[in-house]
Amino acid sequence: MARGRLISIEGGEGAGKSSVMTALLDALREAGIDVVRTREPGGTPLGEALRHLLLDADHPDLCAESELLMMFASRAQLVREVVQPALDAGRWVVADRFTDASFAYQGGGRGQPSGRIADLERWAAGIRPDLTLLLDVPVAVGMERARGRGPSDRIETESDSFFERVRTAYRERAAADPQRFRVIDASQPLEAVIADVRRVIADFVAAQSAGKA
Ligand code: Z5A
Repeated sequence: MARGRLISIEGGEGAGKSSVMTALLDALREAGIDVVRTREPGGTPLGEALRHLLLDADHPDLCAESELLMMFASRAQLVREVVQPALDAGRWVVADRFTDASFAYQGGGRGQPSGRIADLERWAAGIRPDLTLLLDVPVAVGMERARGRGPSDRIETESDSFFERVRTAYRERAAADPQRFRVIDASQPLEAVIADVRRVIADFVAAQSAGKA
């Protein structure tokens, strides 16, 4: 059986990942693809418990090293319990965040060394997405959108400069790996963002089918 494909979706605060997710899943299902959706941190019972600890605003004392290791603990569990079995069964996985988020938030945002994150990527995750959609939006625009969403979690209360570093790290990763990344201008109206997402997915599905022929 052909291995499935791993597609991740990434972006900073207010980029609109949740808002475009349904359209992304619909585009794949309309193409006849069997899809599994995951989210990080989380996606397994252990991962969801870690998510609660990671995002709980009552833990402002969580150090950057613990934060990085907990993100990867959640990811390691998710890969082994959900992602790898699905890919092995020929299913496609749409991941609401994957390792690039750790390079952006813990690397860019918190200043953790990228070499250390790359070691964790190899050891604890062991796989990389086949396609990554980066929803890119200026920090001020994203923060304005996110403000309307209710109480902030521990990471959402970070400063604008933290989120500027996160955005820069994401954009640098995308520039360094244009084969895998598609950067989508998420400052457009939602319908235009969704149209771009659908176009990217259609091109990717067509390329995979052509590769099989
Ligand atoms: N994190 C990390 O640090 N390291 C890691 O390795 C991983 C994660 C995996 C939780 O992630 C936190 O974990 C996150 C990164 C960190 N911290 N922060 N900050 P999450 O992905 O679960 O949570 P999230 O970042 O809040 O994602 P989200 O729920 O998908 O939110 P969003 O991207 O901001 O999207 P949204 O909820 O769809 O949109 C926000 C609002 O904007 C909403 O009112 C929409 O209606 C509106 N919106 C969306 N798109 C548009 C457009 N195009 N125009 C106008 N308005 C729009």
